[in-house]
Amino acid sequence: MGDLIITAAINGAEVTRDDNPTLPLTPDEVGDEARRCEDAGASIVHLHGRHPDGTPTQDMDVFRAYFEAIRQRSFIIVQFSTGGAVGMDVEERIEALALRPEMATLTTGTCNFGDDVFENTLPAIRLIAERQRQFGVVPEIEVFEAGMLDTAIRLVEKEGVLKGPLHVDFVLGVPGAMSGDPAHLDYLVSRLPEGWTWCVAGVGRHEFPLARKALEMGGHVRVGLEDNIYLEKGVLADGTHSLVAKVAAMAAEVGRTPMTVDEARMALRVGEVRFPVG
Ligand code: KMH
Ligand code: ZN
Repeated sequence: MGDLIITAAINGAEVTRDDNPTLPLTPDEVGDEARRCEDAGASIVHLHGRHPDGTPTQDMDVFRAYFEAIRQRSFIIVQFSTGGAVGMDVEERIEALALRPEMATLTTGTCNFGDDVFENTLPAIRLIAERQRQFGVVPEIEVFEAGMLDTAIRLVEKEGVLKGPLHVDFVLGVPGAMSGDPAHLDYLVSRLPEGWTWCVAGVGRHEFPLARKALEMGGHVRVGLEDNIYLEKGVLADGTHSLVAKVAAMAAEVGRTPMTVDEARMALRVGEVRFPVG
């Protein structure tokens, strides 16, 4: 029985083929990489939409093609991004929720994102949460700043817009937002309500130090080209699967074992098998 969920963030919205030539863009590339990530120990694949030329898109047809390509190869949990790329409007970001993915992200606040702003107003957050509820999609709360955790808690406890216990991803190290200082993780985890689960996504050089800390703290881990393109300093990863394999090896050192996709479904209460419609 495993005790670790590894999420594979295989394509992102910002990383390019120039950054890492192995970036998967087409449905077949995405499907193949999802399979390799499951084989390496991942139980969730986190997806953004990309056109074959790399342009970010949240087009439902792109997500449908990705989903079908993955399902031909793997039963990994498929988590759609609702963040998309900076500057996209909210309706565009969430149109693919109508495909009823098992999981999708929900960022509970606005932050700097490099020189840009990743905007998530309270009305937008409520709209995304409502659309997720309508389509039976399990949210993963993306926390880039400490106040975003407070907002998620308030949306559960005061507004009833979200239903706990929630699964939270602490995304640390985005330039302009909360840094990858490991002390942030201690604080954030200490603020989680009883029963909530969490993982960490360390950006850039923070990926593996934060992964190691999360493994030691009993949390879960996200890695992938979306967050970091290097296997080690100066060595490009040959895909997200190698980053997943590295976390699985680190996990073994501290007595942790990756969950199967079915174990992860149980742990995250993503129990129901859903297939796309429309
Ligand atoms: N691309 C970022 C602006 C998510 O996937 O939900 C937003 C993001 C968060 O990556
Ligand atoms: Zn993302």
